[in-house]
Amino acid sequence: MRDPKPLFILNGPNLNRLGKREPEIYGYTTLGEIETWCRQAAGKRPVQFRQTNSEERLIEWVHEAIDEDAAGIIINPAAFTFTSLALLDALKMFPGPIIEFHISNVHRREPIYHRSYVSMRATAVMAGLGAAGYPTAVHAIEALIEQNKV
Ligand code: DHK
Repeated sequence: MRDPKPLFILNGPNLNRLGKREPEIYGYTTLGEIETWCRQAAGKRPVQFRQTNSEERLIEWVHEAIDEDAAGIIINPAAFTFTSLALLDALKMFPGPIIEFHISNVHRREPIYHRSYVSMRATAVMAGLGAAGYPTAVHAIEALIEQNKV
């Protein structure tokens, strides 16, 4: 049986500070714990789990997901969600399902967090489930992959 295509789970700026960053909004779970949950939820599917504070690097990882023929992308673009047309343009080139993920419910926060560029390409958006929502996103994207949803 051919190896399953990889799942890319990409995280944007300041998410490396999870656990001590504004715990009243983001909770106390660290990104390392989230990575463990995602790998468990993905089972046999290979996972590329990454975080960067650099817009350029995040865009290059989307290009890599395209070149690696990834099965899907789960992306928490953090602040780049609301600022990066370049990231949107990169995601538009990815042929598979994309889940835009936010730990907090951005729609319940200040207006600067209401207009997402990424949502213009995302297959689905998840927000407000907390860190525990990440493994839920892994299960959700497996269903989208199964249904060839883009
Ligand atoms: C994380 C951030 O860093 C913010 O810029 C976003 C997102 C929300 C989150 O909830 O995961 O607005």
